[in-house]
Amino acid sequence: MKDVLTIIMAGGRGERLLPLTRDRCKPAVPFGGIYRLIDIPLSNCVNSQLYKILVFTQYKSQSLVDHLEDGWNIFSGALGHFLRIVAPQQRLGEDWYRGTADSVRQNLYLIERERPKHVLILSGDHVYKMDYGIFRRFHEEKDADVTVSLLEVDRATASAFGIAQVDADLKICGFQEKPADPTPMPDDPRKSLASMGIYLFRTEVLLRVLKESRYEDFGRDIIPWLVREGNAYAYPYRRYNHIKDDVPVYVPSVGYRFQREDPTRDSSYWRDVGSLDAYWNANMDLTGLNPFFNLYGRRWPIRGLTRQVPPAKFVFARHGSEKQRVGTALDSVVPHGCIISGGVVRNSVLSYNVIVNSWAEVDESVVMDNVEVGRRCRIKKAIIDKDNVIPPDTQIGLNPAEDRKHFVVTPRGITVVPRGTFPRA
Ligand code: ADQ
Repeated sequence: MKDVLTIIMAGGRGERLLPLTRDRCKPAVPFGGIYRLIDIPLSNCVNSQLYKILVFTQYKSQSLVDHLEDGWNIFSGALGHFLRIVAPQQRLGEDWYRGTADSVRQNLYLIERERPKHVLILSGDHVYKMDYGIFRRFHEEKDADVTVSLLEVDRATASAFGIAQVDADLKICGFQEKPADPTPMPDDPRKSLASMGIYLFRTEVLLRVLKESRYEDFGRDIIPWLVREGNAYAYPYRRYNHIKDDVPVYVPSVGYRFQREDPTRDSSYWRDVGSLDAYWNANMDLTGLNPFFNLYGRRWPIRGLTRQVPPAKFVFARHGSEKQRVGTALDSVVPHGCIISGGVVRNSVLSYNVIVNSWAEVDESVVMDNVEVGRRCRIKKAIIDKDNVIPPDTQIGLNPAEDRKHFVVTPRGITVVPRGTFPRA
């Protein structure tokens, strides 16, 4: 994979993730307890032996830069490996990036300098495990100008994606970016074939189209153009992406057993966490006995920034003659530094250094770093951003009408508490 240069697009504003993107770009949004969203594509790169990576930043990039510098300083310059954080530089005039393709055009010299055979373009905000090596083999077998990774989505949600039509040889014969009336798949009218925003380009084709056109966006301009004028192929993600992982899977009457990935789960799992509901859902997919997205695989590890904090602890809290409370967390992700002291956590994803106090109950929630949940609090179906000390007896997520007065409540009824809403007294 030495001759593949990877570009991770990490510049999007992520407006639909507000208030989580108030102070940070979407790829820097914390995810899964100890990760940021960008850790997922980066882990896939390292696991696929891709070690030449450019990360294009634009909007509110500082926490992303900090995270990459602290957590991903693992590439060996001596071996020719790199992870370069590329800031917008106005190299072609006064404009900042005008779109995804324009961001690559403005940095074309970085590709020319590297002279890779292929350029892999990824988004910094998708949750999935993908072996880009299999993707590359398919691209070369088809001798494609560009290969787009695709998967079936419900037609009802398909307007959010680029939608493709393919022939029997998997050549893309039609492509519409976010169409109002998405074309159904011929063999299943309830589904459409959606672009995952993951592209592998033959380098000279990418250079030519960016130099000769003024196209600004991959999905809107470049892919439709290559479908018309070139040779664009569809990679059927669910059919080919078999990850050789080793995941603990719970088998009734046996217990956990390590096995190669369950092909109905991780290998075909892909989520674009573009909205708050999708973000909450993707976090919930990490919890439970056999999660839909399994972080415990040993051969396809997801790397994040590991911090020097003590292990999580679960403690009895004694209250004089009152009944003892046992701190518990069930079907949840509980990282280092957490103290579950006489409270109960269920189906939730906590981050580093969360404290849950006595009689508090946290259900189906995402709770980020440095949050303290006061005694007797009830938190349900909520996203609590960092640095909040929630006073005793607070209820969040139990009364959407009341919550709406103070917070964003999503269409699905998830209450989102911004960073620092409840400052330390
Ligand atoms: P969207 O996700 O809507 O659709 P877009 O907003 O262009 O596409 O974002 C793609 C990625 O590029 C994101 O990671 C974003 O952060 C980043 N990005 C956006 N603008 C950028 C800029 N100016 N500079 C650097 N990075 C930037 C795309 C495709 C669809 C496809 C979906 C799948 O266009 O065809 O179906 O992805 O999620």
